[in-house]
Amino acid sequence: MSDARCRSCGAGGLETFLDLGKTPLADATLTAAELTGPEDRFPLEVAFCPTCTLVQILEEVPAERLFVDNYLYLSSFSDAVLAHARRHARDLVDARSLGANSLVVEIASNDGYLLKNFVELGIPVLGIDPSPAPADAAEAAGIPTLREFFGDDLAARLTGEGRQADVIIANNVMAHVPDLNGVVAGMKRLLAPGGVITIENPCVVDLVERCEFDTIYHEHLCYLSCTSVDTLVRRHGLWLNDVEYFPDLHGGTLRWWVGHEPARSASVVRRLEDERLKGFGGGLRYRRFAGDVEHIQAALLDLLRSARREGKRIAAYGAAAKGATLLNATGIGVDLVEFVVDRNPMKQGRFMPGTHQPIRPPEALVDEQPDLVVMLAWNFRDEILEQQRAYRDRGGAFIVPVPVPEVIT
Ligand code: DWN
Ligand code: ZN
Repeated sequence: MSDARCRSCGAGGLETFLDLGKTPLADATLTAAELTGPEDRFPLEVAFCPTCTLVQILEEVPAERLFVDNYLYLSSFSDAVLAHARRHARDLVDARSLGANSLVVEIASNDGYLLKNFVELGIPVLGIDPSPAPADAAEAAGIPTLREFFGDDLAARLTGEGRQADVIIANNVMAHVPDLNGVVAGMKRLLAPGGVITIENPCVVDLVERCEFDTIYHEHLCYLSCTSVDTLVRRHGLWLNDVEYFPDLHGGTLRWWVGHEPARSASVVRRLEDERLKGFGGGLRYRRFAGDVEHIQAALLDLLRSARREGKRIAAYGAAAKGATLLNATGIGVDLVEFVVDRNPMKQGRFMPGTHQPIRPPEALVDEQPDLVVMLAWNFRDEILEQQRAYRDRGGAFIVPVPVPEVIT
């Protein structure tokens, strides 16, 4: 039992069910010069709130440290993410009859990968993102971006300037915010009457059922379910009215539709009941998950070690945050995985946090032709397998680490 308080409801009695050890910050790739310097590690323990069911980590690393100092993640490196964003924008424009007098606000707008679709249609937008590299990219793409963290204070400032949003979009951000209630209170204040909020995030049910333990890292303070989102938004006079499921996005993503007035769809009722029946309202299901994690880590290490004993060379694909958790929490060093490749040029030439594999361009897979490549960015499995056809045609094979380690030739 932890003495921490729940990030959503403030209750005590959080039940810790998984301890991934002390790990470095998942996106804190290193320069060569930094390899010999000190590297902070932080406890990565996961707990369940029996009062409101929110799953959350106990350690809180300052958001500035995580998202301002050296955050190089750009959403536009995935064709799948770009296509998903484009569909979402088109759906919203059609369903909400958005036009030149509308305002679409995106919280954590990154490099403008989503808002650009509204700009192309002449619909006013406002991006909000404190991370310099993505915000620079957004501004270069013509997306007005406030370089701040969103909260009720910023919402009050915007409404004080007479601005209210017809649509508020929050993709992959609700899991990241220390002040969950401040963000939702700000959404309530900023949302125009009749407006809609869409909150998109990987779903904790898939995280557990597909054993996606590597998606646990310090950027993700909490791990959302329909049940925990429903409780959170209702606390602020908002209503969870609809939910969409995208099984192949980021390992299983839900998009929650929230508004000022109640209009609950059958899909929400069904999913709430499903979570209850599967035991996600209690801590036991999560304790079982912890055992599954240990089995996967052992199986992956066995696979890698036996390959190395046979003299095989192993690399990895995707300098992803989840990759840093997988490598560090499982103890996969350069003795097992020599290097990591990644398409993001800002990550190339740097080194993985904690385990220090060099990060190289994807072309290195054909140049070096390692026998095996651990797919750290498994959430882009199909895209990467297709993209790396040349490496595979020459006999190379991928290892997809979760839900159970699988070799794909
Ligand atoms: O919540 C978050 C998720 C949505 O994205 C953020 N906190 C951080 C980030 O997590 P991640 O780094 O695990 O996400 P990705 O998108 O799985 O990372 C993929 C990595 O792989 C990126 O560095 C880009 C790279 N990549 C690549 O090299 N070739 C990606 C694709 C699609 C490719 O073809
Ligand atoms: Zn709670």
